[in-house]
Amino acid sequence: MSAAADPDPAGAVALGDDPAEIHPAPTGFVSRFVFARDHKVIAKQFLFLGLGFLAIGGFMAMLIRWQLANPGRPYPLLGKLLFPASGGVISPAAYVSLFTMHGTIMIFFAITPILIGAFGNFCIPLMIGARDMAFPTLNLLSFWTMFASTATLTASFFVPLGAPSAGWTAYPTLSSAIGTPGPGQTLWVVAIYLNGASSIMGAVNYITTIVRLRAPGMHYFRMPLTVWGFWLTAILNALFVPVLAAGMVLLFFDRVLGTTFFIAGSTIKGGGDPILYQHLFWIFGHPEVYILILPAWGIVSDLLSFFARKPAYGYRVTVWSMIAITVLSAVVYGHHMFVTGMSPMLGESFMLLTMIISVPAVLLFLNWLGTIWRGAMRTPTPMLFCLGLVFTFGIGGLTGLFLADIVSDVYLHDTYFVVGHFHLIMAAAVLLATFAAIYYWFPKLFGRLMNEPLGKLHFWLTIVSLNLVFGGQLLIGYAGMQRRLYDPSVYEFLRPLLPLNRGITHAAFVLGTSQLLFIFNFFWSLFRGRRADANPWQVGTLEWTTPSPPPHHNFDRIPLVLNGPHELANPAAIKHLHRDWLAQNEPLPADADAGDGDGDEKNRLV
Ligand code: HEM
Ligand SMILES: [Cu+2]
Repeated sequence: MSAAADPDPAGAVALGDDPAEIHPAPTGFVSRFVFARDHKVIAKQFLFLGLGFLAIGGFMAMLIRWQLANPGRPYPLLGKLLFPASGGVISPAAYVSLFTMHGTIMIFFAITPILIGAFGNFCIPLMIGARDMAFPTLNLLSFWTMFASTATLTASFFVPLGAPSAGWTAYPTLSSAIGTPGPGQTLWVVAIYLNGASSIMGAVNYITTIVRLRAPGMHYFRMPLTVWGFWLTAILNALFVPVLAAGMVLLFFDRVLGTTFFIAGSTIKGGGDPILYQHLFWIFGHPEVYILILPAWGIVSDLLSFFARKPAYGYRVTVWSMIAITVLSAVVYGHHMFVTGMSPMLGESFMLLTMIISVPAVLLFLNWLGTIWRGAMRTPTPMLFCLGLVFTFGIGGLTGLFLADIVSDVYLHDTYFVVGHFHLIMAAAVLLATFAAIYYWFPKLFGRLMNEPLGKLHFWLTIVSLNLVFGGQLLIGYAGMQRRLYDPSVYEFLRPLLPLNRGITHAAFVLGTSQLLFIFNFFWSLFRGRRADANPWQVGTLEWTTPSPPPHHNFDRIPLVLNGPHELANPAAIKHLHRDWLAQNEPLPADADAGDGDGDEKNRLV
């Protein structure tokens, strides 16, 4: 049987070869750029929205750090403008709102739209050989629901009684009508609900697209790991975001209608249970952290292979590890609640399950090392960011084990150690993957390459400063400094930490300032960057077989997939095609196909 007759018969029902089968190319400005249904345009909408909020969330982090290094001193330059009532000083109330909004924005309004909204949308159809998402109109709705959510959140800054201030986790009773009176916190609840609705719409679309629209021959184990990451993330989103949404509905009722789902009763009056909210939040919240890291893992697993110029080590083990983590992530959430007085039996079960998650996590990690081991490594900016991720994720993952152990967590819980842990993973590893994705797919998104020297400078400044910031947080947490603390200097035992806090703040300002390089590079390259050809990185996944940027219908003909995603260093390709890579839909010259003729041997490494 020839290789060309090898499309997976049990595979997907791809859209046909007729480009007119998808929605017609839009003509007007509004249908093209505003209410667009093209996944590539929607990806860009998510990207710009998310980057805008990343900048706002990042600026808030600078304000928080200023207060911790210089408690009670007015913020320079902008202080008087932002906090006129207190003469430029960040008041305790403003501080609480700042860290609440910083966390909320970074998780729900920056990383989610950029990584999942933008790159999920952009990569999935292009990488599986489809013309668009399964439900383009739902995709449009998903973006505009996210937009409505950001508008609601923004409005919550400007209402009487102030911005939301119950932390990104919004635990009652802090988030009850008594804890945070006023419409600000209520708008927060509505914004998170809308944000969740947007995520669920996206998830339904991603899952259906991957199940139904893979090009012929693209069986599951030929999908790029990036697509695996987005797929598993979408499944977690579809399963667990509704739990958060339920929590938000009940919290809304408590705040607006006077119900008491989350407010404890007294002996004379029945009531609810604040701990119920923590269950609802973390049943969602723990999968959420994997929702954010899985796409990052997928992207890095692919890119490490592409830039090490050899196939990903243990492709199947990586996939099964990601699946195992997806399943396990549903049953470990109790590790966020060890100190709520849960039964020791239950606590120990959660501890054990959490520890078990590290097994697939370590397998994944070892596979990365296997991939780069003795590769013909190229280190352009996206690869540097991936290598940075391997490093920070290593440290961040290890710190998780100390938190997973009840005995050490009782001490570390609610300290800066937890803040350091999740920043090393979420703010460092996930963000590094986000940058890798931007530098890597920028040519496909916009048809131009980003500037390399500026990108490298951005990388080095970022990686050094962020490890200082988040490593420093681990240290002050270990020394006992509580998280969400307005002024550490009021505690005698924390006063010696002031120099360390100042050091962290300096590093944070370097980190913040170096992002200006990225912003400049991004916009400069958008207009002035070197023009990219179809495949500037010389890799074989399907998006690189289309022009940069791809046309409205993505592929002139739906590709027939013959190979896995990492056909690098293929000796037959080197011999016959004089290059070290093979596209996923590319047959080798006939005489290269030795073996038993099922079309697979040609790609086996000899
Ligand atoms: C081997 C892997 C990991 C283990 C064992 C682990 C363990 C833990 C534990 C036990 C806590 C609770 C600590 C406490 O509140 O006292 C925690 C908090 C947290 N972890 Fe992890 N974690 C791991 C990976 C991750 C990943 C991959 C992410 C994100 C992408 C993440 C994000 C978070 C966040 C956001 C929190 C704190 C949330 C909050 O209280 O505000 N963790 N982790
Ligand atoms: Cu967790």
